[in-house]
Amino acid sequence: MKALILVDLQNDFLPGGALAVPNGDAVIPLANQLQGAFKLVVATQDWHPANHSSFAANHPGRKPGEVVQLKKRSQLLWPTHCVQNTHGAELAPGLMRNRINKVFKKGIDTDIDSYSGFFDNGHQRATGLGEFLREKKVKDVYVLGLATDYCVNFTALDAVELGFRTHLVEDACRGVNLKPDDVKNAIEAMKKAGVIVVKSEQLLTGKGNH
Ligand code: VGL
Ligand code: ZN
Repeated sequence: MKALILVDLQNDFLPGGALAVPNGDAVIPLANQLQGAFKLVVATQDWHPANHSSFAANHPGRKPGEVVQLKKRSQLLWPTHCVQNTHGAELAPGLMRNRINKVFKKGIDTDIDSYSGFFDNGHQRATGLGEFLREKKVKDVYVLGLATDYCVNFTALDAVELGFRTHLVEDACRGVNLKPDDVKNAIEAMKKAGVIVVKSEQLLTGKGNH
């Protein structure tokens, strides 16, 4: 069994959103098309409380892009985004919803961020995605979405660690590139960890290794 994982296709990560990923909207049509090639489709949703510790606004005097020390971890600060029950946190309006089997919310604990769709950044709490995929006897996962250098990257790395044969649908992802090579480096790190990089075309034409 294979599953498609749609990472954080939410208004705030699209052009005009609070944490807009450049050309993030370009992946929505691909996400829709690719859903047709999968029996099982899941989505992740960044879902922060307003007082979340990853928001620069919650650290007086700090700006997005700065790093603060939280208890044991360092936290990169972001603009306020994907606040629970706001328009920005909603899945993209152009995203087909009828074939999404389940949506997994992440980043709900105030004190810790969660780039991965499986665990928070301290690997303390699971979202349920790993168990869900295991119950469905999934062996292969295909990851796409936003942002390549954060949530897609961490989701794919955790998927490998959990033992799934993990594929990155490279052209169906877009990244932030706070530093110019962040996306490139993230893809290298994923490859090194065992992630198989594929193009959406391979999946849509039935060719390739899915
Ligand atoms: C993300 C930064 C903060 C992402 C989420 O979806 O990649 N990035 N929260
Ligand atoms: Zn977030």
